[in-house]
Amino acid sequence: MPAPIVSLQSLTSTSDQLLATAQSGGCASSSCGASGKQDGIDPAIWEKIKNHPCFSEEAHHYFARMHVAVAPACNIQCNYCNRKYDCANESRPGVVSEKLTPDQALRKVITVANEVPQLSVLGIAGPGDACYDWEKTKATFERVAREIPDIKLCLSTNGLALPDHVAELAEMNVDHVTITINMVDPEVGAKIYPWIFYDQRRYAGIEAARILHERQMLGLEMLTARGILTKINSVMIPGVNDEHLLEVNRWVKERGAFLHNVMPLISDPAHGTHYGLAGQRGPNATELKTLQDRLEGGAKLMRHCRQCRADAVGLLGEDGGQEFTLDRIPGDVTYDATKREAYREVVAHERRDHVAARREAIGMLETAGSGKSLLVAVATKGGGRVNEHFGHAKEFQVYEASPKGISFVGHRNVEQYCLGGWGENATLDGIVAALEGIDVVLCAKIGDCPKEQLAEAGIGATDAYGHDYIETAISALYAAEFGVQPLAATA
Ligand code: CLF
Ligand code: SF4
Repeated sequence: MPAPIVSLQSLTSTSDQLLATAQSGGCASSSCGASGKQDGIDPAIWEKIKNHPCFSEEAHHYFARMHVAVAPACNIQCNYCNRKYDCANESRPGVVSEKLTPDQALRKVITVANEVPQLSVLGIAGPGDACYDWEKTKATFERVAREIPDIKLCLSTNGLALPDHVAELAEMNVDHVTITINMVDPEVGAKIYPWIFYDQRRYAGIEAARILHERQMLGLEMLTARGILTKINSVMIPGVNDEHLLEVNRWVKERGAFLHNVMPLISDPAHGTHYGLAGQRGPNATELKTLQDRLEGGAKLMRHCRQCRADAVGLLGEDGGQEFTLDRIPGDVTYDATKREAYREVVAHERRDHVAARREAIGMLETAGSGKSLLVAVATKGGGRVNEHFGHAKEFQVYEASPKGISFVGHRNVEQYCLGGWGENATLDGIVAALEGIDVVLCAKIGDCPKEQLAEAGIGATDAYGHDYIETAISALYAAEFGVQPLAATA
């Protein structure tokens, strides 16, 4: 029996609706009752990552993070950063709308938790360094954990001050830490970091990079020893550290890193960074994917990063921070767990069904034996389904289907084509260009005009699988493209 379509809107509307859906049993599929856990992942680790949108690609379809900008001070200088803008480690350059005190941050987190049921993670990710500006980081985490005990605490750091705080992080039950590691060779590091401030002194050049490298490795080893999951972010800088990131991947894997996230340098003279002003370019999508493909087999890769702002709120790819600025949140707030709890019940049902559908879809590809691969761009607004109209998409999630399975390989940002019922030709040109190399676009609805223009560029597009699970849709598409017998749709 097919599962009902549980749209993200229905999951995020009123708490009454959420509760009604949850209490009615959510999905009606016979596959409910399956464990919902991911194949091949240690159950203790799955428990830690299953609601973390960055540490689990699967979770990012369902769960949201929010960042609070409470720690603006930094102890190093990166050539890709101008601190008048966001921390480029974790953020797309663009000013943080406001910096917060720990009390203001608590008020904001409670307000978001009351209104955004997908919220599962609170991150501190710039501008500045969460471990260097430690007192504010610690005070924020302590206050939020007291009020919302089930929220996951997550921080991002350049690693220089990290070893000084690992014991406290463990005491505060922080399970997820990101370290930005761009090099393991100080000669390379000297081209990325002009100076650091350490132990009351300023260091420059190779000496600075050597100290930073040693502290990063020490911090990583200490976190691994305590069972704290680590993600390594590396900024890919063509001609500076692109080849070198293969070595970085080896080093961090040996030291127990859980994930390696290679992100493209974002460089623009308007950001006022050293690299931006010097004309250092970032990699294009093909260069990034080629490097990521070469890194497969080493430390496990994260490919669904959206390089979010330091004040981002929402599912990855959403920057809802502007809806929760201080002037828009109440002065006095009390946490109400109702919406988040109801949402989790609904998602638990939906997710078990999705896991079974994915397993079935991948099984079909494995037996197809065609040896061919297909690059598919999917318009989705969450829930793991093909459920966004082509004209409303602001990004497409890209999947590669082959007899090895179906993997998420990245995303392509686009400008929204359809505004107020009309599509702009110039915008469509940009979307077609952004989708270069894609074989087929899957979406919930598409008009003839964009479909024809995509076809002229050699890109197929269909809404025939609208509202199916992404993997179910892709496996059926693969079967149709390569003449294999599809399995029955499961969604
Ligand atoms: Fe924030 Fe970073 Fe935690 Fe995620 S972001 S502190 S681990 S909760 Fe995520 Fe954003 Fe990429 Fe960072 S998508 S930039 S990896
Ligand atoms: Fe900027 Fe972050 Fe680097 Fe500090 S660690 S200089 S805030 S990118």
